[in-house]
Amino acid sequence: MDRTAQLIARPAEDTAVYDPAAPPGPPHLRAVHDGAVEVLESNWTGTSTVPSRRLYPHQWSWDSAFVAIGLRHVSPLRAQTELETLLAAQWGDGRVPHIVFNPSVPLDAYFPSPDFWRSSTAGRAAGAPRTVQTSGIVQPPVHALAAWLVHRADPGLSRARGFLARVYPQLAAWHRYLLHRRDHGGAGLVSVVHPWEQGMDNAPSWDAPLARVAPAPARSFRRADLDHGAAEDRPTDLDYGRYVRLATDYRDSGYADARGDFAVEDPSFNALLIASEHALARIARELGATATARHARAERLTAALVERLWDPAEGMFFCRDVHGSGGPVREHAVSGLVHGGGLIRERGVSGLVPLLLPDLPREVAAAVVRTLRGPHFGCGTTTRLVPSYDLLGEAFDPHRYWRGPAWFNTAWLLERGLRLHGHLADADALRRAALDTALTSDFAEYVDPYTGEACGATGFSWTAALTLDLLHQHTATDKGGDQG
Ligand code: 9WN
Repeated sequence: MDRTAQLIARPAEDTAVYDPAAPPGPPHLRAVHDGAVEVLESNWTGTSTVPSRRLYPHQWSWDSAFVAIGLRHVSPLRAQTELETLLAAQWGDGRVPHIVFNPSVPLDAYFPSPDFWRSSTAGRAAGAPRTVQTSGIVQPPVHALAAWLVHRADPGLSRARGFLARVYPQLAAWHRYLLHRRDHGGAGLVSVVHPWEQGMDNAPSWDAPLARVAPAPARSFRRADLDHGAAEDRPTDLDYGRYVRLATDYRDSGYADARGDFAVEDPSFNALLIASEHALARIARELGATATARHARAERLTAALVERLWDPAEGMFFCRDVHGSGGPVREHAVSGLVHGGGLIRERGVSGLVPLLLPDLPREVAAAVVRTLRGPHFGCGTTTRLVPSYDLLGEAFDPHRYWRGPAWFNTAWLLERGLRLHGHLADADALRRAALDTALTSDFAEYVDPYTGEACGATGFSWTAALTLDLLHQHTATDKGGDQG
């Protein structure tokens, strides 16, 4: 089998024709299934899904990709619509905004609201849409992967609606934006310019680069998240001051992509882009176009990821602070000069997510799995679900958002990576833990990694959606009815 054919053949569920009528496994899993479907029903607005009715009452970018991946099992049409609604708000320069605002939701229901981002005026030069209000930053590009998986769930419907043919150019423009406008490090990888872009908002990896940002005064904005979530589970006011400052400066520059105060190359963001490049290649092939260049680009990006962000001594990937000191300025074979900047040696779950890449060198994948099972993440040993941050790290807090709690999207990504690299028993165990915890936590936004206690919102959409996706993998363990 040649390389392209190999990539196309894996993982198994990408090519398997999905049978939506198939039962999700033993009877007690039926409750998980029904609960998840109910969450997605109640968070559906008619054209997309809110992450959480009260805490996040608009459409979020990477949430919608995860939601579509789960929704495809119950309604391939809704799954397609979810992605189409998001992509309809794409900017002229190719960016897919991190929030698409629902005009019928009151302005004070979520901060920062549309009148903060002012997309249709401040974003005019960057091609922001005129009729829909959005934020101006982005989130991880999980969309092409989602589009491919959604297509596979019902290829007949997808072809009849011209789904892939319509979304392919939008997804290609999205990747072009990231690769051409966001390579602030000069080595081919994408930089995020705000912690919200990477999606793990208050991860300790951002602490050092954020320390250079002067916070906006607390009185200049009002947080809405504390109306719905416990303060001790959320980012601090100081974090928010810095988020607001970065977003304000970006907006006031007209959302121009010059290098600003904050630019970080993140392993998870880039790994998701690479996974989506592979998916775009599959989509291109399905549409009768050539896929070789896209697979080759994905392989080059994987090599850059390893070269820039892999730390063999620690057995994991780290974020690189493009502006920070600590790294030498040196020549790069492909792009010429690489700006200085240093690895941020905070062990976050983001540094394990590249496990989902098919071309990861064998020894790198093996080391990531060892780290995942080791004392810092305790997967299969001390923790119930993979923590978002180092159990032994100074900043670890089992309840505070991305500084320790376990999240279901990262569990899903790691489960996929474990399975892809042949660690089936670990993948099965993680899958079982995620399914159990999703139900017992009432589909929580995140949980205490040791106890599975619910934190943040319950009835959270991606938890429900990814639960559905895990349920619909028919593993040998399921068939034996051995779900503890
Ligand atoms: C800011 C919607 C989003 C997720 C992020 C999560 C959280 C927003 C917030 O909620 O971020 O984008 O207001 O805290 O960190 O990953 O996409 O669920």
